[in-house]
Amino acid sequence: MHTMPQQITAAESSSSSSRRAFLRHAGVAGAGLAVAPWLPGDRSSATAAETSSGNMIVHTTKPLNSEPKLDVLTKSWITPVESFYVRSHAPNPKIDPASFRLTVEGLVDRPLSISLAELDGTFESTSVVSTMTCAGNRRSEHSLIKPVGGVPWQAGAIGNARWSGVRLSEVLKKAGLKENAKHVWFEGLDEIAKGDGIIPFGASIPISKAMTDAEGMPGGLLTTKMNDQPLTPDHGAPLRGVVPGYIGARSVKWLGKIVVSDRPSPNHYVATAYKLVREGTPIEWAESGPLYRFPLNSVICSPEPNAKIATGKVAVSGYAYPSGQPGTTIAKVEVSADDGRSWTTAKITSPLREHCWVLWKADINVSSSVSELTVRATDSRGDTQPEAADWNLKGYMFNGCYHVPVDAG
Ligand SMILES: Nc1nc2c(c(=O)[nH]1)N[C@H]1C(S)=C(S)[C@@H](COP(=O)(O)O)O[C@H]1N2
Ligand SMILES: [Mo]
Repeated sequence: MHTMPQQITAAESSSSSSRRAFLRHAGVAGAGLAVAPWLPGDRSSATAAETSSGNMIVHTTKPLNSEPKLDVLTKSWITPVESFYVRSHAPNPKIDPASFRLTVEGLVDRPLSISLAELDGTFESTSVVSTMTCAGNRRSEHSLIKPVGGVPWQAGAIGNARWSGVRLSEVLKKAGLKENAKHVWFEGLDEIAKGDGIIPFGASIPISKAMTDAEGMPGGLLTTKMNDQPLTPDHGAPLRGVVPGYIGARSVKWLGKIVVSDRPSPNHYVATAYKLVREGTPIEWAESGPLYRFPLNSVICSPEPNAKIATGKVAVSGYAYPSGQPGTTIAKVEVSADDGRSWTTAKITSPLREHCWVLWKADINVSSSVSELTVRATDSRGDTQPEAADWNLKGYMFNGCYHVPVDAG
């Protein structure tokens, strides 16, 4: 890090307009972090544990929590497994695929215990392309408003993959749903130390989502493959739930048990975590509902923060994704070089699908007075990203307009 002093100087000498942008980021609690955590000068305090390894930023190794660098992330519409973020709450469990059984129980007529071979032999296999993103994606920007705990994700806690397996709805039909079935719980085989005990990672989704069997986009999938390769241990081998359009936390890795119930799962990751709360009082936790769908969002991946760019036409690129509402796609991605006074519509360079990100690029006119680029996306429902997202205690769902400081001249 011998270049650090220079980089700090560069950040501190940025123009008043760029400073204004940071203050806007900092919002009401301007006394929090002085500059964006992705500014090199602030690395040490914002992300102490972060190390870089090749294409990945590694936040923790045991368990593994890592995200790709932004320039790597958007190289292709389908994210290669090597550059797909990993978010694990405990070390990978050791599972013997030969003796592995998925159990399906609760409000069903016929509880099931299925081996991997039976799963493969009994149900039709299907593939979907869908985007997985952590509810904490962009948490480091969220912390500029007021610092929050948790993995300090930049904007790389996202990836788009082709998932193959069997439809959740088919498995549930085989088990036979009882009339009062309203939610489907998923339980992982991992062991997470929580308080005095050990708990598995759990999720649940409403029965209507679980039973969606739309051609090409089922509500849920029990997957054994990612990008046509067997799942890796980091991504949940041998079996993982995938719930397109929902936050990553609903796609349970190392899936061992499905429970059909009349209520959402009591597991910590549904009953307490993954909720939008501000104060964190017991009543607020109890009264807030679990998060399901991910929000409309967009990010500039190139140029990178504080890049030195020549004035004139500048190529800007990144990703955008629609909210997880059924049938919603990205309608428009726009970039501004003048604090949102004027916008240039970007070109979408990838397929456009429900529950999937798009990649985009734009050529922007940049003069020497430009200190920041901004992106915002609009979806097919007509919704546009907010300029700033509301602060919440856990730093989830940050989808304010993305600003990247640049050094033009
Ligand atoms: N069993 C289990 N499933 C899990 C998790 C976990 O820690 N354990 N993390 C969840 C979270 S918070 C996210 S964002 C995604 C991350 O999936 P990935 O590591 O394959 O990218 O997995 C989800 N499924
Ligand atoms: Mo997550």
